[in-house]
Amino acid sequence: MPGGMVEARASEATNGGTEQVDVTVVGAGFAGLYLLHRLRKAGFNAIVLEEADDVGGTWYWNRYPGARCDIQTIDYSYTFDPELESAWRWSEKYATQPEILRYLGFVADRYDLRRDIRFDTKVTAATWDEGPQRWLLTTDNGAKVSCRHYIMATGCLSAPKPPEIDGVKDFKGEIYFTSRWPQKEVKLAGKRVVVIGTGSSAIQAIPLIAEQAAHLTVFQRTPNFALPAHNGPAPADRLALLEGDRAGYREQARWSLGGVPWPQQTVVSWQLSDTDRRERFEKAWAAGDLIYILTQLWADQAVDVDGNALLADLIREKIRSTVNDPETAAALTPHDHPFGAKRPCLDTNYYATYNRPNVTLVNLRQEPIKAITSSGITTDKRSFDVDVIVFATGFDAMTGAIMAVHEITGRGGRSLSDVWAHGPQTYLGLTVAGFPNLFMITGPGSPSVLSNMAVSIEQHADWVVDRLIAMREAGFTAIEATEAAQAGWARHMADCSMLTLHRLANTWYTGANVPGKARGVMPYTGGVGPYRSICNEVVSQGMLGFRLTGPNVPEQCNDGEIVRLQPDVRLVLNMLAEMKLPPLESFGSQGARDFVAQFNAARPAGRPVGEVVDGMLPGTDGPLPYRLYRPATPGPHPIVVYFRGGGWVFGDAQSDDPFCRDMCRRTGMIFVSVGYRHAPEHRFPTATEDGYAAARWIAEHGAELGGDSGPILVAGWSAGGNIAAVTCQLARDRGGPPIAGQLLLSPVTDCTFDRPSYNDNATGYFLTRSLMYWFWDLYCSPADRTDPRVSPLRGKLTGLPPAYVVTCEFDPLRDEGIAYADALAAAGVPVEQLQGRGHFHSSFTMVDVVITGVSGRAQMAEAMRRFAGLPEETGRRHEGVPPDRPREVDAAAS
Ligand code: N01
Repeated sequence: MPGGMVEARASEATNGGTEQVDVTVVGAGFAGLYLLHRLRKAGFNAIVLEEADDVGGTWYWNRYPGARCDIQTIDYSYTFDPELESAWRWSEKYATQPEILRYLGFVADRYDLRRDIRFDTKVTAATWDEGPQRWLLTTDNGAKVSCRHYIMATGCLSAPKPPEIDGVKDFKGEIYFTSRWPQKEVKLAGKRVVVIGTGSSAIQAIPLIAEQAAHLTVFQRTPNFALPAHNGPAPADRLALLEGDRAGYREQARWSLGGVPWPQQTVVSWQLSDTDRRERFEKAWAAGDLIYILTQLWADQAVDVDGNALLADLIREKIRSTVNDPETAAALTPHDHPFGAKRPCLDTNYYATYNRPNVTLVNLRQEPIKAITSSGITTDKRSFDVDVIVFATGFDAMTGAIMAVHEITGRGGRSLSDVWAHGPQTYLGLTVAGFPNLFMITGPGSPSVLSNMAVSIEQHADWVVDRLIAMREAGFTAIEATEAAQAGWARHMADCSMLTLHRLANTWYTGANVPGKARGVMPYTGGVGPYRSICNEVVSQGMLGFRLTGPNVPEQCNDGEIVRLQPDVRLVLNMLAEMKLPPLESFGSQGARDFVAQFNAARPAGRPVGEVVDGMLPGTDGPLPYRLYRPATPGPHPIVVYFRGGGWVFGDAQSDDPFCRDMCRRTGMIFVSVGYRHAPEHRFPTATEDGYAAARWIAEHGAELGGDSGPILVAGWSAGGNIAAVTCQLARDRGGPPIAGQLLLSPVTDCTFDRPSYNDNATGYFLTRSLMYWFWDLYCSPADRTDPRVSPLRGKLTGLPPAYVVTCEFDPLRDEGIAYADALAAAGVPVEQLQGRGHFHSSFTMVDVVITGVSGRAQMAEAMRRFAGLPEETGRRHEGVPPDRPREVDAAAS
C-alpha cells in the first residue's frame, strides 16, 4: 500500500494514548454507517465517534410522537447492496422512527459495524496538525484520536436551536424538545400541553399529542403548508416500478432532481385549463407524496411565482375546507412564502386536529410570547397555565451540526467558525479551503436537505471514499480545495438559488430561523443529478479545484472553476450535446429551417398576451408578414418593431414567439414581429431594407395598430439585432421614422471574426463559429461585408437613439456586441449594457427553458419602458437585479 496511509495503518492502536487511524467519521447515522462500511471494504483503518449510545443519528434523537420519514421509505433506504434490499421489507409507506431505527441497527449488525463505533463519545475539538498532516481529535471522555482524514457525517438537522424565549428556566412543569425526546415514555394524559412551533416535527406530533393531552395549545409563529401523507402500505404502483427493475429505478433516482425517480414535467401552468390543473392537484393531494406534489403538477410551479401561486391557492382551499373555525383556518393558512420555498410537511390529521374541542391555536403574529413563567406562558394578551411545554422549534440547520458540535481548527490555526462567520463557504458542499482532509457529508453547498437524503448520502460517501482510494494509490496524503474553486462554487450556488423560489422565504434553508445567523440559501438547489455530474466532472478534469500533496510525490493542483455556465444553460447545452446533432449548416438552408422549426415546436408555449394578430404590410418588393402582440392592458401602447434572429437565413413567426410574448407582457408594449426576407434566396441588403421599410410603415400606421402617438422603438436578436441597429442608422439618415430606443440582443455588428469571443466560443455553445461563417456566406458577399448596412459598427454612430445592448459570455458574438455598445457610448449615444455571465447566445430567448434569463429580460423591459417614457414597473421589481449592479446579469425567476 503506497503513500500516506501506511503509517496510520501500521499504528493499529495507540501512540502515547492517542489512537491512530486513517479515517475518523463523526456520527453513526445513515451517512456514518455507510461510510464505515465502504472505508473498511477499501482497506482503511476507520472508526466512527458517536455521542449517543447507539446508532441512528437523527433517527436516534428525534423520537417524538408521530416521528416518521416523509420520503417514501422504499426510496429512503440504502441502495448500495441488493442483498440488503431484499433482506429488509418496510412495513409502511412512511416508516415510523422506531422502524427506521431498527433498520439502521439491522444494517449495523449485518455489516458488523458496531465494533468500530465508539459510542458515548463526543468530539470536543478537532485540530489540523501541519507537521504530520493529520487531524488531532479530543473527546469528552478523554480519548484522543489522530487521523489522516476527518469526515463529518453529522447530519443537517442535528443541532437543536435554543428556544430564544425568556423565562424557560423559571418554568416548573415538564419541558421537552422534539429534537431530544426522552427514551422513557412521556405521559401526557390528563395534562395541559403546549407545543411551540409548527414545522415538520410539530405537525407530525400535534395530532398524537392532542389525542393524549387534556388540552393542547399550539403556539404558531408562521403557518406552514402540510399535505396528507395517506400512510399505509407502500403504494402498489411505486413498489411495482421498483421491483420491476430495481437497478434501473435506483439509477434513475441517482440522476433525478430530488433523488426520487419522477419524470420532469414539461407542461407549464398556462397551457392547462383550470379544470386540468385542479385534476392534477387532486391527484397529487391523493398521492400523499411531497416530491410528487413538489415536482409533478406543472413545470413552472417551483421556479415561477405565478405558477407557484396557482398551486398554493389550491392548498389553501383544502385548509379552509378542513378546519371548521374560519378564524383558525385563516391563521393556519400560509401567505408569506411560495409553496415549497419553506419545507412543506406531510401530516396525518393535522388540520382536522384543530376541530377537536381540546385543541387551541394561538397566533403569535397577533399575540407574541412575552415570557415563560413558572406556571406557563404569557403572551401580549393573556396567560396560559400549563403542565408541559414541547419545543418543536427546530435546528441550527446545516452549519450548526458542523460548527456547534466542536471547534474545528484548520491550516494556520484558522477556526471554521471564523471562516464561516458570514455564511458557509465550501467547494461542492464537501470540502472547505484551508481545511485539508476534512470532508462533510451532505454539507452546506450540496443538495442534502433538498433531496432524498439516502441518495445524496450514498453519492457523497462514494465520492469521498473513491477519492481517498485514488489518493492512496497516487501517494497523496493531503487534499484541499482551492480558494478559486470555492469562490466559483459560491457563484454557482448563487446562480442556482436564483432558479428556485427558496430565496423568497425566511426559512432554515437560508439561516433565517436563527437570530444573527448569516443569510443565504445553504443547500444546493441545482438538483441531485446535475450535482452528481458536476462531482464526476471534477474528477474527470483531473481533480479540478483541488490541491493534492504527499511526501514523495510532486504537488498536483489543477485550479479552476467547475461550472461557469448558468446552471440551466449547462443543462440545455448538455442535452444538446447528448443529441449529437450534425452541424446545422450541414442541413442546407431549407433543412436548417425545418430542423429549427421542429426544435422550436418542442419548447414550452409562450404565455398569453392580450391579443395576437397576423397581418401583412407592404415591403419594398411586395407584402411582408408580421405578427402583432398586444398587451392585455387598455391601449394605446407604445410600439416595438421586432426583428427575429436566425442568421438572416431562418426565423419565422413561431421562432421568436415566446420571447415576443414575454417582452410584450413585461414592457406593456405592442410588439410587431416582422417577417423580413431570408438568404440565400434574398441576399444583402434585402433583410435590412425590408426591416427598414417595415419600421417605416409601422410607424406611419401606428394608430391603426393600436399604438400611441410616441415614436416607435426597435428590438432584435442576433441577425435581428443587426437589422434593428441598422434600421436606427437608416432612420437617422433617411428622414425617419423617429425611434425612441433600440434593444440589441446579441447583435451581429461587424464582419470581423478575430475578436477573442469568436475563438473562445467557437464550438460547444450551439451558435458556432462555423455556423456564423455559413450565415455570412449565404447572406453577404465578401465585398459587401464592410457596408454599414450589415456591419453597423463601421457606420456613423452619432445621433442614434438610446440603446440597450445585451451580450452573452459564451457567445461568438459577445465581443462585437460589446464593441458596438462601447462605440455608441463613445459617439455620445446613451447606452446601457447587460453582459450575461454564464449565458449563451440563446439564453434570453429560450423563455421558460433558461429560467436564469428572466432577470435579464426584466431589465431589458425596464430599459424599453424608460426609452418610451413609461413609469417603472414596480410590480416586477423582485425579478431584476439591484440597481447598483447594472452591468452583469443575475438570474431570477419571474
Ligand atoms: O423545525 P422547523 P422542525 N417562538 O424549523 C417555530 C426535517 N424534519 O423540527 O417558521 C415561536 O421546521 C418556527 O416558526 P418560524 C424537515 O426537513 C423531517 O419542525 O421560524 N416559534 C417553526 O414553526 C424539517 O423542515 C421530518 O416562524 C418558534 C418551528 O418552530 C426540519 O427537519 C420530521 C420559535 C420550527 O420548525 C426541521 O423541522 C421532522 C420561537 N422562538 C423534521 N423558534 C420527516 O418527516 C422557532 N419557532 C422526515
